[in-house]
Amino acid sequence: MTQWFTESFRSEFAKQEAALGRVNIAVFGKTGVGKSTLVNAIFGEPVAVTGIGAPVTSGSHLYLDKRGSLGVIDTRGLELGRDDDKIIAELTKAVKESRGKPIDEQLHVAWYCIRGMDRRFEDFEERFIRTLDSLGLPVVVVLTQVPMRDGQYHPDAIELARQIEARRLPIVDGRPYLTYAMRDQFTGQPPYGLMEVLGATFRMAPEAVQGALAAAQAIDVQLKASQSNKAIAAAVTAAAAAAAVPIPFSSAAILVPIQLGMMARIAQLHSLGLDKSALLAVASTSVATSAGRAAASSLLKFIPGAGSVVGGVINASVASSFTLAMGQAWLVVCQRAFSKALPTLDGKVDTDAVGKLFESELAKRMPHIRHRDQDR
Ligand SMILES: Nc1nc2c(ncn2[C@@H]2O[C@H](COP(=O)(O)OP(=O)(O)O)[C@@H](O)[C@H]2O)c(=O)[nH]1
Ligand SMILES: [Mg+2]
Repeated sequence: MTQWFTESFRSEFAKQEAALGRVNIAVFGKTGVGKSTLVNAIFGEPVAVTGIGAPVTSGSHLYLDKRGSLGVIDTRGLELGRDDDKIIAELTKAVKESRGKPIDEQLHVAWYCIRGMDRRFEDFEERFIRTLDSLGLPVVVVLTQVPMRDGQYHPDAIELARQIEARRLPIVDGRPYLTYAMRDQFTGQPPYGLMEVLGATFRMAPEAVQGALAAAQAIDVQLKASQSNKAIAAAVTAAAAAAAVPIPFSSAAILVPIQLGMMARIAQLHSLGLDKSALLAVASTSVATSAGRAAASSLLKFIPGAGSVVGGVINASVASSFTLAMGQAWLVVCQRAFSKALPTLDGKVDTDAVGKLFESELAKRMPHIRHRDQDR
């Protein structure tokens, strides 16, 4: 039973992964301004050291680093302000070649980073930014490492921001975003401004890759939740349609891919890999403990007591309300997993406790369903 479940889950997980796609962000700025620090602060430390990435096209100085649903493109071996023509030529070539490719092979947003204390904004930078815009890339200008005290930005950075604004550049919101990406151990300066950069990037990203961005970023749980709710709403609609003609409780298999797909998407939005997600899904739906009790046809069956509630048939209303409750309960499990707040036992995830958590969240939303303990 568990094997049937994990295999179905694996297959839906792969489909959702393909559908989630990848958001590609090109990051520009002089060496040492804090590009890598900014990327790591917003997207979390690389889960595994992925090495150095690969040139976008052979011989190119544009490198693509893939991390799950995120692609980061940066220039290596060329310096902004010195090799601009070369960077622009390579970038133009890459953008042109990517047109006509699937959306997750395209460039979506550019970040142009300037150290906030650099004091001057030069003409070559304006040219570079205007070129990015003419290539169709939304440009988010980020001032990095801007000290802040008592709610005040450093005056030098404010002055730089004014200079940039005065040039009326084709940049997102017409102004730079002031940031500090990583706490300074000496001054204690805490990070700020990251949510704003993420928000601007999200707004400018094509809708088809917004889910990928929500999944890749590590700082905004609310964004993960809102994208999860979108997935839940879609599954609810699909489930209602599937049960438009009421289906017997014993053959509700048609709902399984819809619900597993929904669960997989929510897990991916919370950076949970296949193995972890499958483990939690098994624990949550109590597939493991229900083995032998029911045929492998409906997730609803695995929820103790559900059969007596729905009275033998699943209609559109039952299918959608159950899918909704399931999605919301699963979201709670994924949120706890993301924030490393799942119950553990001897250092491992306590699957029994996860099952109870899921069922109690489900019961809040479907009060008629009896709790696992009462069922025994
Ligand atoms: N404390 C602190 N250090 C930073 C910040 N941004 C960059 N740095 C430091 O500046 C140096 C260069 O940053 P890095 O991200 O490697 O620059 P890149 O060459 O643009 O990728 C590193 O030593 C970073 O630790 C920041 O926001 N806070
Ligand atoms: Mg770097």
